Amino acid sequence: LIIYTDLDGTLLDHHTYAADSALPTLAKLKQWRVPCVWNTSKTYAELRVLRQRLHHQDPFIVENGAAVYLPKSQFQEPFCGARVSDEFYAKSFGPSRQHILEVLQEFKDSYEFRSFYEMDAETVAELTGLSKTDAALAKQREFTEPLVWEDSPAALKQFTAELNDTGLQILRGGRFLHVMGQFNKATAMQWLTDLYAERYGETPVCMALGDSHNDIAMLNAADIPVVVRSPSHLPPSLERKERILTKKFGPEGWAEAVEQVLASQQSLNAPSMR
Ligand code: 2M8
Ligand code: MG
Ligand code: MG
Repeated sequence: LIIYTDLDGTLLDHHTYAADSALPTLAKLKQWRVPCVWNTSKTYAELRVLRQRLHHQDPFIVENGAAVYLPKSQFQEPFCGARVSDEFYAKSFGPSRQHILEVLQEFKDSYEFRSFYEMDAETVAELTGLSKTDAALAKQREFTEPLVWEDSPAALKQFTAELNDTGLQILRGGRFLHVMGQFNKATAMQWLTDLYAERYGETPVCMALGDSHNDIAMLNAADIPVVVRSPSHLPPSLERKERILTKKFGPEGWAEAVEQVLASQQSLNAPSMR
């Protein structure tokens, strides 16, 4: 079993960004050696800090599937096309943020929108409820650009089509529209699952949890999709009917679903869950 999870509104509370009610279940996953891979819109800079706060040690996926980061301590093999830093291998699936900013610049005269690049950390903090320090980390992006749309819905439709012609796409997150390359959370999840399959000698069961539109591809591609209920918006609808919809919101709903699945899997292949 491998768990792929969104953070904002899923493992983390939509408003407070705390994971408190999920902490006992996170500890259980560690003990049972079930990888819990974060699959989020957040940046590498944000995740470095959050990993320390939550003692996270597994691989993680940044910026809506833009790149998979693998701790060098756990993955010794060299990976084709992977970038290497002190701590991680990073495999990316899309163009750089610089490229995206250049493309967006061309649309500035025709449409009204404000992107993260143009906002200071204070503004991002106000819009998100993040602290100013955390908002500054959210601004340190490598592959995607979140924006606030300030034009009409009809203009958004046209902008989306014109952007698609440049090879980019728009994905809706919990609060922002994300401009990015042709990848999503499922692309990165599948790449990493193949890597685990090689390592285990069998394809693992994938459970995925998310609360928003940008999680749909990941949920559709998972063996066990879980929609975590949100206090701020309706649950996204999946192509598939057989999904778990939590009763509770955010981290409480997250723990509810993971405990339920662990209880059913335990009888199959405890104790290592592999
Ligand atoms: C942005 O992502 C969320 C996730 O759904 C959104 O679109 O609302 C990103 O900028 C991320 O880096 C940031 O941490 C988050 C804060 O709410 O907002
Ligand atoms: Mg979310
Ligand atoms: Mg997210």
